[in-house]
Formats: sequence, structure tokens, C-alpha cells
Amino acid sequence: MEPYSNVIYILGTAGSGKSALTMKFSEWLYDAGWSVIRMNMDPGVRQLPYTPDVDVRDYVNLDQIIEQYELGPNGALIAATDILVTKIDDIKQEIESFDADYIIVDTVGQMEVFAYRSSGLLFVTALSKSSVVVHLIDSLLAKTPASFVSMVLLGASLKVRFPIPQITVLSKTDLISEDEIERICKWSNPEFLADALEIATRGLQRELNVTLLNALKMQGYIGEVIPVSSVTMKGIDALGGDIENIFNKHKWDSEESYRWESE
Ligand SMILES: Nc1nc2c(ncn2[C@@H]2O[C@H](COP(=O)(O)OP(=O)(O)OP(=O)(O)O)[C@@H](O)[C@H]2O)c(=O)[nH]1
Ligand SMILES: [Mg+2]
Repeated sequence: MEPYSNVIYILGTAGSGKSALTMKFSEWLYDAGWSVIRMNMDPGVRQLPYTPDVDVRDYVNLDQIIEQYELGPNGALIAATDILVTKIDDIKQEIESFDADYIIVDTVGQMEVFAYRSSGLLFVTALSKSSVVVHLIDSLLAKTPASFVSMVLLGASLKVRFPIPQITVLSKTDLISEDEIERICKWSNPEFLADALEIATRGLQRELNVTLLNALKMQGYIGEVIPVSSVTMKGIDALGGDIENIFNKHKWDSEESYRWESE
């Protein structure tokens, strides 16, 4: 059987802490005795808090694309990611040359470029069969029950797209109080979330939220949320434990995990 590296895709809204977590979690894995590499998937990033081992900026030049195709920054980002797809084999070869146990992929700031275009899916398919999505919910964007529901919906839309296991992280928790962390984490229990929506929303907004919550609950889209801070390192052990469990548990050689509708 072909040996697979374990790939961890870090996804989340702009500024949710993807790059900071990539750095801190790679250190955690390294300290735990694993070999790990960090891959930057953002062609437009100027500065990173870590030195990437594999960097898509070595394969595409965003400024050149902007000039050559007369595109704005987002159009250029989409074009750059499409160009990267044509270079997947080279990128894969570079990744494999490290022979690492884990690859952490720090995805592009504009989440939709990776999450909702076919290029992201093509990368997930090509790089390894053994992979997991870590979806970051920014603490500052999840403080009310309704905003928490919209973040869970975002996570559900990732699950719909990527047929691989997913872990939900509440990021940047050092920026909110312990009470707020506890309250938000409790909302991962649909009963508590329903109660909170009852108090905090009314009218049509409540109706829509409760309907969505019921659908999310029925499909199992609401689950544990791990509170993490890349500043204090809170929750990094718990995240590491969950990720190791997922990679131990799944039968990655099964073709079953890669069934999706062709695009
Ligand atoms: N207080 C605090 N700040 C954080 C944490 N993680 C990231 N930040 C800060 O939040 C900002 C954005 O962090 P990044 O790690 O660059 O976030 P990102 O999701 O990679 O951002 P984009 O790639 O631009 O979407 C930076 O100023 C970080 O220093 C955290 O756990 N706690
Ligand atoms: Mg980033």
C-alpha cells in the first residue's frame, strides 16, 4: 500500500488565525516527535509568521498575473489558484521529497478561493488520501447565537464540499472572556443553542435560525468545538489529540472516502 502523509488543511474566514495556528500547531507536532512541513497556499500573502517549506509563491507570481491579465486582486487570486492546479504534480513531488509525517496547509486568506472553487477540491484530492479539515471559527465572529449559527453553516458548507473529516476550532479565544468561551462552546449542543436563540432572536430571524439549527442538528453538522489560542497555546493539546485520533481511526486506503460528484 502506498504510504500517505497526513495532510491538515487549515480553513477559516479572513484573519481567523490560520497562519498563526499553522505555526503553533506545527511546533506542537514537532515537539510530539513527528516530522512536519508547512505549506503556504496563499499566492498573495506578503508576510507569514513562519517560514514555509513549500510555498505556492514559488510557482505563481500574483503581481505578474495582475499585470499580464489586467485583473484586480481577487480575480488574480482566482487565476493564480487555477494556474496552480496545472502545477499540482510538481507541488506534490516537492511535498513528497520531504517524506514528512504531517503536512499543514495554510490556505488562502479569502476562504472562498480554496473552499468553493474546484481548484481547492482538486488539491485535496491530489495531495493525499489521508487528510482532515480544521475549520477555524473566529471567537470575535461567534459571540451571539445567530452569528454562531452562521459560522456553523459555513463549516457545514465545507463538509458538503470536502468529503474528509472535519474538526471545528474556536480560534483566538484569548481575546474573549472565559465565560464567553464557555457559553459559545455550550452552543455546540443544539439544545443549548436553541435556548439561546429563543432569548436572543425574534420574529422571522428566530424562525429561520431555528429551522437551520434543526437541519444542522439532523444531519450531525453541529458538534464539538475546541477552544484554541495561538497566543496562550490553550487548546492546542486537545486539537493535537483529536487530529491524531482521526488519523489513527480512519481507513485511508478506502476509495470510499473520495466519493463526490464530478464538477
Ligand atoms: N490574540 C490573538 N491574536 C491572534 C491569534 N491568532 C492570530 N492572531 C492575530 O490575528 C491576526 C490574523 O492572524 P493570521 O494568523 O494572519 O490569520 P489568517 O487567518 O492567516 O489571516 P489571512 O490569511 O489574512 O486570512 C494577526 O494579527 C495575528 O497576530 C490568537 O490566537 N490570539
Ligand atoms: Mg494567513
